[in-house]
Amino acid sequence: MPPFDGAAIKRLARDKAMQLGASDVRVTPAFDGGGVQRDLNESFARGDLATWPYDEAYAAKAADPSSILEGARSVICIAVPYASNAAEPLPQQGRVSNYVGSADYHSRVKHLLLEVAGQIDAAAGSSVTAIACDTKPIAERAFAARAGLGWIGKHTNLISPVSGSFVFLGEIVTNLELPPDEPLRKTCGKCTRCIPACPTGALRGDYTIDATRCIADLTQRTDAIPRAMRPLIGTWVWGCDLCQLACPPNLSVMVSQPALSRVEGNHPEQRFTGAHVEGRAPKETSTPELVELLQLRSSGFKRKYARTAMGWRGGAVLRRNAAVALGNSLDRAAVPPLTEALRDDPHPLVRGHSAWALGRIGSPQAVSALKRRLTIERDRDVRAEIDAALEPYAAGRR
Ligand code: B12
Ligand code: SF4
Ligand code: SF4
Repeated sequence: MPPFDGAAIKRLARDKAMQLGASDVRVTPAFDGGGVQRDLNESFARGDLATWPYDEAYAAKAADPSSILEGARSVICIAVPYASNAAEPLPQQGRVSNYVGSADYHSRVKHLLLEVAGQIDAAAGSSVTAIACDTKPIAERAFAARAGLGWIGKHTNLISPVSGSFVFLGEIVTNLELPPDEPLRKTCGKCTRCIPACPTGALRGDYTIDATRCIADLTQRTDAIPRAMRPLIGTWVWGCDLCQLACPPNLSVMVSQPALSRVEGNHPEQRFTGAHVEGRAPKETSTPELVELLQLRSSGFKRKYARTAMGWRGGAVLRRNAAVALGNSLDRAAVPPLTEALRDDPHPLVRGHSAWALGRIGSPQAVSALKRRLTIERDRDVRAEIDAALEPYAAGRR
């Protein structure tokens, strides 16, 4: 094994990651030195993450990088910027979070991480790394903040002074001891702009979030969206950027293209997932036509969305979200496609939310479509949605 020089390894990791499109790279020790487990448990106890399968066992793992790599000593935290200039949608189009504008970020950030980890392993002369991005149990923001990659804002995202909050986070956990960096002293100060920018009241202003109210969560859950939340979603069909768009540090950084498109590598794992490495996703996935999305069936879904960051929950979730967005558009032109979805969509979730959308639009045609369907619909949940949608139009009301 070559002589170990932590500073040189850190420099190598930084240089390679920056070359591949990262905007910053910092290191922190691989242990919970700042109450990470406690913060996670408090958040779970409040029910903030009630739609996620998170519990005390998860918190213990997420605060301890040795759950990812035995003998872990350092975490190399990497920020990778993505586009922050998504196109403004037309009235008949849905809104989609900026990060969907590039092909599925999991595989793209993973490629960057694998490439850098491969270089570290080669320099160390053995396998001394494991990578994580989004899907592994590690409190990514907390470690990134402690490494000084940025500070956690009141919208709960990590804000990099270099590239703002429109960054993905990735980590290389290693059992090498690397020179650590210091956390930043920056905070949001008196700014509170993101709080009123959130249409669902998810942000409390104390750096915590009720994630069950966040549109990013509502549009990716696989069961029914609570009725009271549906009107607040507007025309977002995947994720939401409103709190980050209101955030002043984001206004001072201009990130126009996801630098990740430069990632190309030949690590064995990269060859395995190589099929996913491509440039930006087609433009129409960033501004999807709502009616087209509502009518999406499996071959069309696979072709257009399966590989994007909004594809992983499957087609029915996207059709459900399109139904809610069409209801919130209050556009009577949406009544025929919603009526068709209420009649023909194979998935009760989509039929149920289409019923809600027809009730929200509330035109005479919408109401009679609901009444017609009630005579033949057999699914109990869909019938309940139709009943609720018709409720305001019952005799004597409205
Ligand atoms: C679950 C999850 C969600 C949930 C919950 C979000 C949340 N804020 O917790 C939902 C679906 C809502 C979500 C939404 C989004 N997400 Co998300 N999500 C995750 C995931 C998988 C786990 C997060 C988690 O454990 N949350 C529980 C909270 C309690 O933990 P935490 O976020 O780590 O919070 C720590 C700090 O806040 C700190 N803390 C707690 N209290 C306090 C108080 C003070 C004063 C301070 C300073 C700190 C502090 O302690 C916590 C524990 O260490 C991570 C990936 C990962 N493995 O970490 C991605 C991740 C956080 N998501 C990410 C992204 C990009 C998003 C979206 C922007 C996507 C979008 N546009 O739709 C939105 C942002 C919405 C928002 N305002 O947060 C990025 C964040 C990048 C960044 N710059 O911070 C991550 C890191 C994925 C990645 N690898 O890039 N997400
Ligand atoms: S992503 Fe949207 S819904 Fe979620 S906290 Fe931010 S503004 Fe609110
Ligand atoms: S909008 Fe203001 S308060 Fe909210 S995260 Fe950004 S800087 Fe902090």
